[in-house]
Amino acid sequence: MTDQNYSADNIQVLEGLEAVRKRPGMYIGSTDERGLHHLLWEIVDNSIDEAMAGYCNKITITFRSDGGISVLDNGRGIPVDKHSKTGKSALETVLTVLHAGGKFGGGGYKVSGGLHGVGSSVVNALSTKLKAKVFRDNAIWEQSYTIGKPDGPIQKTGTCTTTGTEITYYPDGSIFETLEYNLETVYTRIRQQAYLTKGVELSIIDERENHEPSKYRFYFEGGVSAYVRHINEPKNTLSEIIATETVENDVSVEVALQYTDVYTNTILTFANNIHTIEGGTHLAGFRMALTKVINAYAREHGMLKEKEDNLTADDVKEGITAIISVKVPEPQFEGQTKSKLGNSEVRGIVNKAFSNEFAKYLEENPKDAKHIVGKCLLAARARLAARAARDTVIRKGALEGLTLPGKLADCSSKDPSQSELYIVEGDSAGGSAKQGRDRDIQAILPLKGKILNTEQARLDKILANKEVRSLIVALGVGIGEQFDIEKLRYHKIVVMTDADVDGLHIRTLIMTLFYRYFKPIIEGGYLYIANPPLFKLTKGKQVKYAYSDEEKDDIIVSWGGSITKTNPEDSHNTSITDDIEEIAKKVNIGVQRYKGLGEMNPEQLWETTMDPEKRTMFQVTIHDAEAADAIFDTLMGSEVLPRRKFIQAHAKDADNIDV
Ligand code: 0RA
Repeated sequence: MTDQNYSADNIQVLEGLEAVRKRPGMYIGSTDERGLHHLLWEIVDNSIDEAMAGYCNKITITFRSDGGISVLDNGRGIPVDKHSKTGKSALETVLTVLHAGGKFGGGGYKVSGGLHGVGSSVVNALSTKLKAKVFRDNAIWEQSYTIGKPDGPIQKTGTCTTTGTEITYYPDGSIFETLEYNLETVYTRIRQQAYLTKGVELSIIDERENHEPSKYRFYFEGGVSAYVRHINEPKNTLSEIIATETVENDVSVEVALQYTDVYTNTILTFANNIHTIEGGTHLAGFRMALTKVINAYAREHGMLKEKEDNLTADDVKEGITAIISVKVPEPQFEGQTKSKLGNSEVRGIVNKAFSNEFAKYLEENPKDAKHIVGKCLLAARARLAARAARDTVIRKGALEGLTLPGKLADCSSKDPSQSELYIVEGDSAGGSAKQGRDRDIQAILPLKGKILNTEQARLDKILANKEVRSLIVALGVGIGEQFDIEKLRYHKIVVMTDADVDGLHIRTLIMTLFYRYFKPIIEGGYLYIANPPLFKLTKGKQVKYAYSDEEKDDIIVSWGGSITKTNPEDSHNTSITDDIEEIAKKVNIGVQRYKGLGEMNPEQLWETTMDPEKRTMFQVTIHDAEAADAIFDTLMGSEVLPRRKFIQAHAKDADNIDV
């Protein structure tokens, strides 16, 4: 190695750092909450790679009180000896050279889809401080960095008997719009990774100030089967979990599948632990196998008559929950978002592995097989019936000539860009909204919440429902082939429901309806969710509204005089306690929790929720609507119990430890 080489390398590093800091979005997608979380996924992915290679079974993420985030693993430890050519250790290379992640070999499966695998150096460049600690060769090695540059050479700071790596980084507040990690987001992702790397224990420790101290541990011996069990927990199942695990030509395949009685399907596919949202060859192989095996079984056992058509891929996937996880040495990611697996050899490998296992299962479990095939036959019949029903609703002119529904209190403006339609749950809230609104620009359509509960999950039935058809007519856009976004009568469509179970229910239905039949309305940014207050606070003649628990607490504190929000370490002051409402009572603050919109009079509804000058609303994104669509069947299913369970589980901030 010459000094010249070394300095050339360094110049490259500095240029790399600068590029990342100048255009962080290019490397991590964005600098909002998503981008902030991306830093963590980058670091954790490296430890998971080490686990996938078989060298690590414990990963701990700690949110520290000083704002740092640590990721500790018990892998081999990143090598710390100097590379003869670059004069840098592997550790320093990984942390300073763009795209150096995983490039220095170590076996296992590379991760390189979409924005994944941009490397730890990107995290380093976007952190004010980063500390690396390596446990290796009975020694502890440490090196720290400031905005991506080493503070000095690596140092031996102690001895140890274990191996592993710990990276602690401090995201740069001048780059990110927020530095607040969302635990729920972290749990979801880490839980998923835990299912996909079975036998690895992933823990999340929260030591941040102003947070309840917490520790969550995710460990699933059952891998993808446990994942299917988790997803199907609120559902009625029709079979056991059918699982396959094979390795062929260095491609590892794990599939778990279970049939349920719902009408949709949940099929999640992964390649090298990356969620392949656009599917790819692994999904294609699975679908081929599923369709082929069920048709063969149904024919052989006389459940499908000679003159009957084969079941389609859509028929056989109704009601299934499946996880398909493959690990490929050289993955090719394609598609719009680089989240579609392209490796063609994977199709055949998955097809063969799953076909064998699934055919065997059907032969050995004739009772389950009968349920499964029966469900598929029903789906085929429903498909034909639904098409006929939809054709009737969507038939040319079926909605034409229908006058605006009587329940609609239209606005006087005929200019869509000025007009708003409030879809309001229930007649009583509808009445208040009609009185409170700005008649010039705001139209009100009350919808009964009740209608929805009686319906089954099939949307074609809901489409035929009178109330829903009123909504479609009010929108003016038509449906199906007739759909014309140019005819939309309102450019703000606001869903205003109660903050309770039924309210969530109706909101989900409306979002699903728009998602499936009026997607351009969502894409155009025309759909909104109203944000009514949760509390009314009074002190003397003063009235204030709070839209969240925190806001309520803040108002009480601001009215409480001597009660001040302070640093809890400062013992001279009173800190906020859980008994905030007790405090409120003592200082004569009235706290009223709104259970429904109906509890507000027209003026209050206007002032808090509808006045364009003061209100806040949430614009529905395709992402939100997609999520609503996914939970639609759980919510609309015929059974009340799992539905309640689902809503309750999601109403809370976090669910429980999963072991
Ligand atoms: C390649 C080689 C070796 C270790 C690693 C990668 C490694 C990287 C990371 C990133 C986070 N945690 C990690 N743990 C290990 C060492 C190979 C050897 O010791 O022979």
